[in-house]
Amino acid sequence: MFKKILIANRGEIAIRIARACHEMDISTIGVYSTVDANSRHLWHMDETVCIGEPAPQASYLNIKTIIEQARRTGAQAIHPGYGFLAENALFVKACEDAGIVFIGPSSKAMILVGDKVASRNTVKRVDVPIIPGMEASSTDLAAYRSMADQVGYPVIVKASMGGGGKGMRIVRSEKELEPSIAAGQREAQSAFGDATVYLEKYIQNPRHIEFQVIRDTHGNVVHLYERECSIQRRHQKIIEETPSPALDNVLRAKMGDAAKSVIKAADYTNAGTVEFLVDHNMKFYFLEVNARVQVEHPITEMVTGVDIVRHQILIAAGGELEFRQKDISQRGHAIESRIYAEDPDSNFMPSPGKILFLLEPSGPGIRVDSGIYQGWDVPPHYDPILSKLVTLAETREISIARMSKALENYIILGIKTNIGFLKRIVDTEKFITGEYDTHFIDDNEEALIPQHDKITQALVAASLVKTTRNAVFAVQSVAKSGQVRHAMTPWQELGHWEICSR
Ligand code: MV4
Repeated sequence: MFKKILIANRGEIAIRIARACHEMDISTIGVYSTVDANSRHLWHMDETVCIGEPAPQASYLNIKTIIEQARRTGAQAIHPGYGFLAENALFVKACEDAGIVFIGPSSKAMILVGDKVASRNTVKRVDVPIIPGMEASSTDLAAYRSMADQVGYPVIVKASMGGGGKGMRIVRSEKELEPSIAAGQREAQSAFGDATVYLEKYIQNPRHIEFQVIRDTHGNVVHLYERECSIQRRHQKIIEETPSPALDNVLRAKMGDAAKSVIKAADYTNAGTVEFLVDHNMKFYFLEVNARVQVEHPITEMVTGVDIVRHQILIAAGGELEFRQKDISQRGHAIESRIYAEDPDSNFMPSPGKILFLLEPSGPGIRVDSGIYQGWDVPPHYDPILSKLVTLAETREISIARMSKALENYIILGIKTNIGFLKRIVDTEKFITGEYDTHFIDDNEEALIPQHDKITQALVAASLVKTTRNAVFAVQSVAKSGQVRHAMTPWQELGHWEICSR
């Protein structure tokens, strides 16, 4: 086993990885940019190294510096976390060339799954359903025309090297086709440095369901069941749950087998996620493979009891999986809410700044993977994820109730967060019944947009200043009178306010 691992990331995921290392008696090297010198992830590391200026390109994305520091400190392996260099095949290759183990798939598997056209063809060969569409990219308009006619409008133009919705264009009629291809190519070129696009049938109102798979270098492959990821906004997932309320056990088993076939066909090792779209007729289609530990991995850990990060390290060191498919089952129901420093009142603009007060929820069935502390200044340079709140309970209903209350009890003062928005989601009828798809946020905008009821605000303000009764009681009284739909603590729901010292 490795003695030392460099963790090439920051925030909650760097801490999550450090915990696994420490349990395995592996020392950790943390890295930071100059603006992260006081960041919490460094508290959890045995050694720390500054790798450059705040701009990601100058630090967390600097391949040369990170490999140099791994060499200098004697790290035998690098864990990339998610984001930054996690799915960069050039980085994987640079690690391989430097004789440092990259904790993830080989550069060869990484290149294959990073290319959507190539992975569609790989997947097709093992009889896993793919979305009807082109088998090769083309620069010839006629090829797009004939495929669009064959599968029928609407169609979608996608970037082959893309992900996260960039370079994607929905095309509803033939006259939109040529401009959409051009726009997709331009966007793909600027986002990924590669203008290659292709065309597929557009699946309307799908669910997004992914399977966690793990495969060792000895040929053992196991899936750890699914995560329902349809609650997303602008291609950013915000709430995930497992089991999916949409799957029955027959479909679940079919998709789990398909996911394993995909991973084997790509000769992919380590932890990976196979994404599927599921349409209204419960037909599923392969979408893409994510070659990293995912933000939402904890819900899988909660219901299966498998420590995914520990197994990533074990597999990278040449070890064998400690379990087989028959050993794995789902027990209970887990939900994750992603806590962001952003302002739902102002189009979800990032809201960096100082955390003046912090109280994180805890209790039975509550896990908080947090990267923050009271007094810390959230920098503006990175993804504004602060932490992840995960609940586990014996049933979905109880897990939702647990999440709703835990969100209410998650107090972050000094910066804006999406906590109130998350609570409104889990309190929404269509979420509670499980009848939602990838359009849920757009379809329920009315109910999800902050109420900031004037009366509530006035009452809260008045009670804060004038009475001995607490403000929570005041808000809840208004809610019971039927004047507002969702009662929240004033910390989550009050509009614009700040703490001042006088
Ligand atoms: C699609 C699709 C419908 N039909 N492909 C969005 C991100 C990218 N990785 C793939 N995406 C989609 N591809 C076809 N042929 C709908 C989406 C999509 C989506 C997928 C997963 C989760 C959320 C989504 C939100 C909007 C669109």
